[in-house]
Amino acid sequence: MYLMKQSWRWYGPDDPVSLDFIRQAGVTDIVHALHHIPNGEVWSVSEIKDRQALIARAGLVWSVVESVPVHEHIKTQTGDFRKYVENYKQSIRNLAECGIKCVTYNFMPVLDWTRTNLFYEMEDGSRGLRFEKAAFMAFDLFILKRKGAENDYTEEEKARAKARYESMDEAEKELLVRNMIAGLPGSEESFTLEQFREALARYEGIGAEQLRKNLIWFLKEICPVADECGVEMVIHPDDPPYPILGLPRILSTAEDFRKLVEAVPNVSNGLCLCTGSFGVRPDNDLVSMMYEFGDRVGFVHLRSTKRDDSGNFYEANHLEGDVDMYGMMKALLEVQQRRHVSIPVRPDHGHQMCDDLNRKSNPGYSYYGRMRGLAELRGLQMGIAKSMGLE
Ligand code: DNO
Repeated sequence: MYLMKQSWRWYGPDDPVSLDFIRQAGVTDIVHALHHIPNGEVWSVSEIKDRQALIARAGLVWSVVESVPVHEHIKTQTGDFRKYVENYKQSIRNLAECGIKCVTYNFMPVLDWTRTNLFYEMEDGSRGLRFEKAAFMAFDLFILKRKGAENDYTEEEKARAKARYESMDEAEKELLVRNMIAGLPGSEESFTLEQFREALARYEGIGAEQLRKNLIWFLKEICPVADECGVEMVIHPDDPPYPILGLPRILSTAEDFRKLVEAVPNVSNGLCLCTGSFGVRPDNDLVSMMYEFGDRVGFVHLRSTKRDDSGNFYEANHLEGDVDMYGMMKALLEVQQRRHVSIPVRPDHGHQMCDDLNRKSNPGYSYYGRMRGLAELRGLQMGIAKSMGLE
């Protein structure tokens, strides 16, 4: 039977979670990136091999890259974008030469994932990540003071944002700014407010259709190379999956991915099915997406969120929240049996719990919290696999 390839994201030698600990969580595969290489530059074979050897010494295999970042010049098709695309192709060839054949990327303008609160206290005392709409709007309208922001919200929302802003002391405002623009793990970029305004300005005049064209152009350049070296390029969805800060979004729904496949049918054009990101939208049917895109799903992030009617959401325990994790796991098992492959899956994010609360960890990437998530997912998998009669 084909079970998920149990994987874990490791940020490198500075990650407070060591490879030895990761091994004890029961995983076999590592999800990793060369974070020290600036966006746009080539990942050389020797750099890749050194890191691969370090991971192998711990008894683990580096099998997925998350991410080879796409330079902002490529997303906006400005400046040195042609050079950066050539560099990207070379990084793909070099990774393939080292036997690493799954590459995650995203096409979100300026920011990777966005949260307002990184220490949101749960009922049981553990802490998780949260997106609070009122705090987000307060940032946009009264801290960033983005041009045109007032046109993006209703009167009622603006009043909520104002009240929220007035409730914050200086320390809370500073923390909010940090959470929003100082770069969550994996995002590779961080900004001051002034730099952030400049980064947003580069998207003036780039709407969703233009951004989609730029992504399709990028894929038409990259996929033939990836096809040739047997690499899967898996796109990560927008997080959160709707436009924010006046920026266009183009990978938030099943229809968005369909359009991509239609334009670029190459086999290497794949999906990183992140249930936490897609799951924030009630109109995303995650289980059908797994069945529909199963042949192109090269990597899976399993995580759940809980949303409310005011536009807030927080990251729930893996088997709780709005995601139908049973349905997802069953669909994943079926897709894997059909394709005769084990798909890399990582427990995405986790609460800070137990000893995590006494340690520093990358937000979302605590040890115990993710271990709890993985343990629950593994149990769920075994129960479903047995009841399906898989052997
Ligand atoms: C957050 C992650 C993202 C993801 C990138 C992929 O925890 O899921 O940072 O790695 O968007 O390119």
